[in-house]
Amino acid sequence: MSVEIIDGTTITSFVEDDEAFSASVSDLFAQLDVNKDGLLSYTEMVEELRRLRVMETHFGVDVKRDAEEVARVYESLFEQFDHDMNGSVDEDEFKKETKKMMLAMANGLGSLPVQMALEHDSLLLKAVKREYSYAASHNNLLANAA
Ligand SMILES: [Ca+2]
Ligand SMILES: [Ca+2]
Repeated sequence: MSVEIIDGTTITSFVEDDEAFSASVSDLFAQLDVNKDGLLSYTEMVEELRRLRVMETHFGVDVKRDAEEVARVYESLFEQFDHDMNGSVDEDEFKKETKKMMLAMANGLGSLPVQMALEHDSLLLKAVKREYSYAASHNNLLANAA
């Protein structure tokens, strides 16, 4: 876990950087695909769905739910990913839905920076790190120009 300041722009600029975003999504996909069949089953995705829900709770929409309700929330999240409803999520579906969710999240955040505890291999942390390294190289350019 690391606590970072994040705003909507951090996320959108990461998602719109197709190269960086695709690479990060592929990494995450490979990590989740435990049996390496190139598809994510519900079981393989449960951990990630849990994280997505944690993201959701950051927006204050969390209500106390019992285990059965939580399972239903996970299932409906999984169905959102599984566009062709064949019971598994391929990399393309995963990327499309992740992108959509991250952009929705960016919209929710807007330009108001918030503090968030991010897990160290999460896409959001990658978005933050990307922004840092971009800022660092930009500052170097400014320093070199001066
Ligand atoms: Ca799999
Ligand atoms: Ca599918």
